[in-house]
Amino acid sequence: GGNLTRSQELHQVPGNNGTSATHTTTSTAAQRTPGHGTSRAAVVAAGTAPELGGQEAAAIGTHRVLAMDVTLAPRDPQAPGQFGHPVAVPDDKQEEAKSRWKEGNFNVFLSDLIPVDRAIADTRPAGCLEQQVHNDLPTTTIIMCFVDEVWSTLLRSVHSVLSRSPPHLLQELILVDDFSTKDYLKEKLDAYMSQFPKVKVLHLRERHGLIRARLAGAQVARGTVLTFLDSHVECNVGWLEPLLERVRLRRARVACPVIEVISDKDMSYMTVDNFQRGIFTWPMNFGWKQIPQEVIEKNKLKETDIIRCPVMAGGLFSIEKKYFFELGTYDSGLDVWGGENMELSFKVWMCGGEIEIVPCSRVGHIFRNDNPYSFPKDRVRTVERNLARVAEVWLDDYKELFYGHAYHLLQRRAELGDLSQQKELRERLQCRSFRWYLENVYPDLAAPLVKASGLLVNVATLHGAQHFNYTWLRLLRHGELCVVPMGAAGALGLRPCGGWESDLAWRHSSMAARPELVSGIPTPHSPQSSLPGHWPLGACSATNRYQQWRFGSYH
Ligand code: LR7
Ligand code: MN
Repeated sequence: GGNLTRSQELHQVPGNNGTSATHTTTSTAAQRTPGHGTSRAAVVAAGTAPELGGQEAAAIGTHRVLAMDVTLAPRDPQAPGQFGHPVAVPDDKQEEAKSRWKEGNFNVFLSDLIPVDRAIADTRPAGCLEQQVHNDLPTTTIIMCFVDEVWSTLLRSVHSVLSRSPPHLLQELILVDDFSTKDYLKEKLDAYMSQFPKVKVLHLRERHGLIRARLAGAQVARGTVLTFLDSHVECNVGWLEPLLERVRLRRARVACPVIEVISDKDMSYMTVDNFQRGIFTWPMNFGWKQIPQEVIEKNKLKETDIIRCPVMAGGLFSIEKKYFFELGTYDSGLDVWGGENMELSFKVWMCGGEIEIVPCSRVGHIFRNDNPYSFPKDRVRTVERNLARVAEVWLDDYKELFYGHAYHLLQRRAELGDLSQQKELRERLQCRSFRWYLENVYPDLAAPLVKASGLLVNVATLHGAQHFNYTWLRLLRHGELCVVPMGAAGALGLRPCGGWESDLAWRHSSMAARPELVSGIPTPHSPQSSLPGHWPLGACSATNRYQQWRFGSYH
C-alpha cells in the first residue's frame, strides 16, 4: 500500500489474438522528485551474467530455460481473462463487483470469474529464449505468506507456480497462513492443496505479520534456495530458472524477477518498462527509477541484462537459504509489514552481497491501494517504527537525513526497542559503512549530511554571522558547538551540541526554493553583533525580516 504502489508506464500485453496495446500512465512520488546529482546509474546497472559459451557450457552442462507453460494450450481458451486480457464487469453485476472490492481491495468479482490456471502472455524480452542455464541448478522452497487472501487469487498464485516451475527444481511450496480469519482458508484450503504433494500449508496460531511469517516458513524449508512470493501473483513462463541461475553463480546474491502488473480493476496482465531499478527516496520510501536513456546507450545495455538495484521491492525474490541465515534473516524486531525490504537490501549490499533484477524472470503482482487486512497496531506507526529501526542500525550518520525527512519520529526513538543484537550482527559480519553503500551502490541518491551551510546572514540587516551548518536535526551548528537560547532575556549563545536533544532545534522553512523567504530563526530586537550574542528571541512572525536568515548554500 501507500508509497509501495508500482506505478509507471504500464503496457497492456497484446494477447495471442493480437489485441492492440493500451497504455496507462501513473507516477510515483519517487518519480516526481527531481533527480539530484549525477546520473551514474551505469555503475549499478552494468554487470550481466557471464555468458556460458562453448567449452565451459559443454563441460558443466547447460540448457535453454524450460518453458513450462500452459499458455499454448489453455484448458478453456474462451474463458474471461484468458491470456491476461482485461475483463469487464457485466452491467448487471456492477453492484456486486463493487461490494466485493473490499474483500481484497481489488476486483475480487473478476478474480473469481477468470480461470485459476489462466494463460498469460510470455512477456520476456526476445533474447531470453536463447539464454542458457546450468543443468544442476539448486532446488528451491517457495514461501508464500498470506493473511485473508482472496480464494481464487491465492489459487491462481499457486497454480502459476506449479504449472510454470520445473518440477525437479521445486522442492516444495509452503503456504504460510498468517492466522487468517476466513473460514475458507482453513479446512477447505487444506483439502484443496492435498491434491498437490509439493504444497504444504502451515497455519500459524497467532498473527505473526508478514516478516515473522516468512521466517516461520524459512525455518522448515528444505530447498537450497528460498523463493519468497506474495499471495496474489502469477508467475510467468520460465520465471524460476533464471533466478536460480543467478544464485547458483554467486551465493551472496538476491535475485528478483521483474514485477509486472496485474490490474486491480480489470485483472489484465501488463508488462512494465524495462531498465527500472529499485530505489528509495527519503525517508526510505521504496520506488522505481528508470535508468536514463543516455546510460543505456553509452553502456549498450540490452533488455536481457541484469539490473543491479540499491534496494528491492521486498515481496518477490530468491536467496540461498544458508546465506539468508548467515545474514541473520530479517531483524525479528520488525513488526507485521514494511521496511523489511530496506533492511535486507542494506544488509546484503553492505555485508558483501548484491541485489539484482533478472529481466528474463517475470512475475505479475496485483498492486492495490491499501492493505485489505487489519494491522494489530496502527499501520502507519508500525511501518514508521520499522523504518526507524532500520535507520538506527544501518544508516550511520545518515540516519539524520532519515529523521530530517520524518522529523516527528525523533520523539519516538524510545519506542524502537532493543537494537543491540542487530548492531552486533553488523559488527560480526564486518559490514561496510552506509557511506560506502551510497558511493558504490546508489551514487545518484542525494544525501547531503546537512541541509544548509555557510555564512548565516540576516535578511533585514544583511549582517553576516559566523559559518554554521543547519543540520537535519535542525541544529545550528558550528563545529561541536550549537546555537542555543541563553538566559532569561532569550539571547543567544553557543554550547556543546550534545546528543539528540531536540531543545536546541531551530525552525528554518522554505529554504531551498526561495532562500530569500527563510524564516523562523531568532527575532533580533536590537541586532548588534554576530551570532551568537545579543539577538533576543521573539514570537515567530512570517513578516518580520529580522527573523529571516539565509545560509550561504542549501543542499
Ligand atoms: O500481517 C501480514 N501477514 C501476511 O502474511 C501482512 C501481509 N501478509 C502477506 C500478504 O497476504 C501478502 O501476500 O504478505 C504479503 C505481502 O503483503 P502485501 O501484498 O499487502 O504487501 P505489498 O504488496 O503491498 O507490499 C510490498 O512491501 C511489503 C513490505 O513489507 C512486502 O515486502 C511485500 O512483499 C511487498 N510486495 C512486493 O514487493 C510486490 C511488489 C510491490 C511493490 C513495490
Ligand atoms: Mn502484495
